[in-house]
Amino acid sequence: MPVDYSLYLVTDRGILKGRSLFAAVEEAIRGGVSLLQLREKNVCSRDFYHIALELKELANSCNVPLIINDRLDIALAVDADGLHVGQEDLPLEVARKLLGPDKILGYSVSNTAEAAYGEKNGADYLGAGPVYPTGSKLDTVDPIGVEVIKTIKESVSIPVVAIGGISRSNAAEVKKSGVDGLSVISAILGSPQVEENARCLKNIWRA
Ligand code: 3NM
Repeated sequence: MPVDYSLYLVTDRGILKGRSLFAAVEEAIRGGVSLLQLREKNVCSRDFYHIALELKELANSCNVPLIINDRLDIALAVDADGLHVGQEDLPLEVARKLLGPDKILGYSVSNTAEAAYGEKNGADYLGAGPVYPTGSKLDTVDPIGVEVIKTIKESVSIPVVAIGGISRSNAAEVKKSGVDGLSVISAILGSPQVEENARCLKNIWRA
């Protein structure tokens, strides 16, 4: 089954300010999220595992694949649909080897050299960014802008999703760069109207 990258939700429980992650993800999927990444930077492995199991069941029951950020062990433990690694995570080729050929493997990139490396070493898709300033990831490079996103997209033949500061006010501009999807945290999870937020981005994507 080809993966639908169009609206790719990355989770961040910090931004939910106590709201339920499960309920928020359920609403986001109702609003049109097509792919889900569980990204947890501050939980113990046991909690990560249980959250991943719960979200996998939810997402898969809606035909949405679940990707785990960084933690190959958790991805394998819950038989997730894939893994996403960044520049400082497990090397891509090692992740691919351990994950096997069939799971989805994503790779974060900010320039064409990293994109070429990703394509050559087993990535199924690239997360390119940050497009705009973002408050959701502090250890990132300066925003690269839509022109660089476009250059990255044109330099590879695997799907590219844009990430970083994408909102309803700039989503149309990002789409014009030719990417295969929008990847977001705060534009969906940052306010309680999660379903509406997702639907709005999905409509912009489809327009
Ligand atoms: N990765 P928001 S930017 C998780 O550039 C992540 O690789 C990025 O959150 C990258 O949609 C980012 O709230 C945070 O800006 C995206």
